[in-house]
Amino acid sequence: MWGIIATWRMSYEGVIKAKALLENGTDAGHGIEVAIKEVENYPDYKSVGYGGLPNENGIVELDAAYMDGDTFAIGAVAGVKNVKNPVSVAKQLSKDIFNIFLVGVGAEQYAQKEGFEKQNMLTSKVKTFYEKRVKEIYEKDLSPYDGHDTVGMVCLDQWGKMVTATSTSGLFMKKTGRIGDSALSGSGFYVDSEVGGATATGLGEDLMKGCISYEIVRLMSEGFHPQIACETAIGRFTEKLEKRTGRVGAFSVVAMDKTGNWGIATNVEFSFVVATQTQEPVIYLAYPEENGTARIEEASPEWLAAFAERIKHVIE
Ligand code: SD4
Repeated sequence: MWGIIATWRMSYEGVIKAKALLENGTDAGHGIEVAIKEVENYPDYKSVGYGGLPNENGIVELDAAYMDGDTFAIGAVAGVKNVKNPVSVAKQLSKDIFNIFLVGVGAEQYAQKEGFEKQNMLTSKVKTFYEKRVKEIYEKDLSPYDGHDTVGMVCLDQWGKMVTATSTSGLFMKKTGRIGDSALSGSGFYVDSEVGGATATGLGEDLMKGCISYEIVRLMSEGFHPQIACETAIGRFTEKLEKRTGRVGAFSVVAMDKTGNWGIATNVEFSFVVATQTQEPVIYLAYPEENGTARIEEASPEWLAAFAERIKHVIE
């Protein structure tokens, strides 16, 4: 059995590429890297890689991670600038024993020394968006931290190996040096090939308080189906946060177990993509219900058309 689950509609084209590889026996590590790079390279996705939204100083700083569920090897970069494919740097770092998580200048030096492609990640479209937003925030006193989507995937190959990876430009208008959950093991991602894997998207500041991805994998290891594991982890943590702080950020999680069963949980409208050996790639939409479950349906042609329109939108 092979399978892949990925956050947000933007993952679809990458999942299609991964499917072609996985059904031919490619290993999950290569499959997931190809899929995430597809998202990183696409200029109209405003929250990942090239074309990602910048921090409050107009600089694009990226976080990415990779984890191998056979060996628990992890590689991560955070706050990295001018690197075309942060996920590939993270994957290569996972092969090392020491220095597996590099930030800022150190990550950039490593990427350069190892021959990873350099690129100015700020597109003119996003620069215009940033300038417009700065003005609006100033004039209307708005919260700047809206509109952020991390790509996170969990992948199982025919050989039973599982991996997970993430890539993000983090929160729009974040402070210089701010790092979210996506580069942090246990919070933004976690995988164990003998159990399954999980990855998260949403407000990193809250996700990291719950080590949410680890908790989902832990629940799966106790025998819970990925859907129940996701709902339980999110439900319990949301309740605690609400009780103790009175506020809970937006977040969504996806998970897959070692047999290719999958699940999700979310407290906002959330799109995600799944493909397995027995299921053609599908874009789903999930809507949170009062009781902590999610109503899941296939994205309609109208929704998909509106999405295409939205991401192509030219900013004046
Ligand atoms: C972060 N979790 O940096 C990321 C952002 C994100 O959907 O996923 N947004 O906090």
